[in-house]
Amino acid sequence: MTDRLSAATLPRLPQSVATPAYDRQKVTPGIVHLGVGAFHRAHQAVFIDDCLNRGETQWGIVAASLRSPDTRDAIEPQDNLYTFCLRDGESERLRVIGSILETIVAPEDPERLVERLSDPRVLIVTLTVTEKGYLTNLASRSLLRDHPDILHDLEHPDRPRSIFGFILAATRRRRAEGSLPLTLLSCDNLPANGHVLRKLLLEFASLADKELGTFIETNIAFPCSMVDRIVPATTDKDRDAVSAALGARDAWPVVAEPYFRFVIEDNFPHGRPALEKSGVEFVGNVEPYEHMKLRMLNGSHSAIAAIGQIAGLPTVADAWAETPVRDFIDAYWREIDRTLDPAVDGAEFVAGLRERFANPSLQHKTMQIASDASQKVPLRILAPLRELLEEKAESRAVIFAVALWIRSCADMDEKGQPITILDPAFKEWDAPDQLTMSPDAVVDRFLTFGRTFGEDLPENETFVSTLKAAYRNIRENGALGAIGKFLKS
Ligand code: CS2
Repeated sequence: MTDRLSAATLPRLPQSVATPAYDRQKVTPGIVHLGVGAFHRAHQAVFIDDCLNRGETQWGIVAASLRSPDTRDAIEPQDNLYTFCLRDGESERLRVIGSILETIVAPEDPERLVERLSDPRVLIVTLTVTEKGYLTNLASRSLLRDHPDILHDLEHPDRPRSIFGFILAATRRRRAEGSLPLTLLSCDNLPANGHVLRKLLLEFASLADKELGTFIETNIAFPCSMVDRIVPATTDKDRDAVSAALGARDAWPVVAEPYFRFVIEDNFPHGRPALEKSGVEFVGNVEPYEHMKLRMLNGSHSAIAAIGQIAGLPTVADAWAETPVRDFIDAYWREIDRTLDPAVDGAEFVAGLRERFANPSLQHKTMQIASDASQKVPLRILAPLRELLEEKAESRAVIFAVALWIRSCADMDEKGQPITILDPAFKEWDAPDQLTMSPDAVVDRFLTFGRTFGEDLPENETFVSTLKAAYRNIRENGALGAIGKFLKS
């Protein structure tokens, strides 16, 4: 197969593949997206493609990566086109997405990104930079002021590296040029993501440019949002299968489940695309939805990921096929349910999750979810746990999940195979050797990892003693054996 997916090959694709129904030459940029990974390309870029299909041609996307050139290298030679593949059981639907007009790799040319962010036609910046992109201590929710990128951006405001440096540089320029202020829409899995982004940006501005900070405080909107769709990392097998179906090579298609939910706080003072026409929900307060999703889905995802790492179960569907895992996650959900707002239907959500986790065609790797866990666990597991502990409510299953995470940070799984989780923040820390140290000593050492546990949890006796018992159980009986014992106790 020699042809590459591109504007030229679009007309030759099979009829069954949906393609942009609009003239891409007439689309103008209205959004800059920071963090152009698979997540963005299976969410916002798809809904914006819908808007463009409906004729709202002013909302094209300029997509930037703040680190790696991989996505740009794959899709730029394809005129920034790529295939979105919806996969459920045996069925598969393919659609070529045309909403990304340009891809930028920020470290190669920071000025180009500042320029795009300063384009007066651009009104919205969306972000999926993952937890670690916010350069924050997640326990205290404050900026990592000594992070090399923050220090660099304070020193070199015209050649930024961090999201904060870029936003500040663009806001300064837009203000000087009399352009409308940007609206900043975080789509990351952080509780109250808009508020967090605002707080951190203002903290950065207080160090970099106080006056601009005051301007941002009064002029920039930071709507919160909740995004939900499972998007496994694309594999070579996916690339080959999609390319074969297209009859043209796509270097980086994205694969996702059919389910999605995108709830956004309706706070766009300078306009927004009519995403509601694609099923996106605009509400006054996102928190009830975000708590439900982050605590029920992401929290249990991290527990399943840890089990997968310890017991050698490569995908979520593999882990979900194990009865003890399903029973344990049920117990986990029962405890977490108490922390949800009564306005949302936790039971209905959980019924959907059971089916989504069982979807075998997704091949969602437990290792993918386990990556960066030290940054995820505080938000999705420890935050609701604090509420349960405060109320003295049942929290054994949630604490057990924390013990599973600790065990999954060991170098070896229970079959003697190496565990290689990507978690740079954790790797910088001097983690204890779980194979030689006593179980209680391992837990004591982990509790000194303040960026995850904060200062309060290590002081909570119920938490510490329950955690130690759970971790001992896992060390003695292996993940599934320990779960069995836990469920009987
Ligand atoms: C997952 C999420 O990798 C992870 O941490 O829990 O990416 C999850 O698949 C999405 O949030 C689902 O909406």
